[in-house]
Amino acid sequence: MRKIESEPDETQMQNFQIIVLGSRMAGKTTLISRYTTGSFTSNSSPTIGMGYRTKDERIDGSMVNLKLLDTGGQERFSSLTRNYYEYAAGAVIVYDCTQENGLKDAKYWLEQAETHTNYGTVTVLVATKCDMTEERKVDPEAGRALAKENGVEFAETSAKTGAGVDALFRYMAESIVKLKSNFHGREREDAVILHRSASSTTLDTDCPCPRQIPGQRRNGCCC
Ligand SMILES: Nc1nc2c(ncn2[C@@H]2O[C@H](COP(=O)(O)OP(=O)(O)O)[C@@H](O)[C@H]2O)c(=O)[nH]1
Ligand SMILES: [Mg+2]
Repeated sequence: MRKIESEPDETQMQNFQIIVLGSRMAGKTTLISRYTTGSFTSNSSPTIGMGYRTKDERIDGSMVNLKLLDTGGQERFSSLTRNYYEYAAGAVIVYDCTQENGLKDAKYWLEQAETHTNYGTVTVLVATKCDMTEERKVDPEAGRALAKENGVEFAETSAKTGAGVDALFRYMAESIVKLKSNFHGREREDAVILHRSASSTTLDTDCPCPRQIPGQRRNGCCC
């Protein structure tokens, strides 16, 4: 069990790493790019090794820098990736909802995160490509059930329309900040329990794309 010694300095930027995990072509690079640049890139080339992008968020008056680690999706677990997992304050597990094996893949990456991240890492299961309604193979309910089974939050996103993307990373930032502030003077396990019971932020909203109503916005979605 670890203790964190000092109180955070409100005037300083807090830096947090979030590892984005999932199979190749699940949409990791595109999701990160959508969040950090605000636009959709349809032909991102495969990620070799580990890349990253950063973005600042203001949470309750203090600045937070999120470093989003983009993994290739095919790397074997190594001493190099161990470091990335260990230092991650958050983990985003991405699966492609247009693939039959999307949930099977998600289970694998949830296991990886569960095994290799620290206790107290804020983890969210994320369905990508929810704009592709005709091609969808995994219902939101199935994703939500898997998330619940694993005790993590769930979100549906589309990097193409932007649905759910900003909300996802803001949720991560807010949850990490709350969790870290609970750590002070407490054992890590207590902080997590306290965070869970005190958390007012909710993330899970169905992607409204399939029920698109022209001219109407729901849940902060771009549709
Ligand atoms: N329609 C649609 N296509 C997407 C979305 N996200 C990713 N893609 C496409 O899926 C492919 C794989 O995405 P990429 O981010 O490279 O996957 P990665 O291997 O997990 O990094 C690319 O052709 C993307 O343009 C999305 O939300 N909607
Ligand atoms: Mg990639």
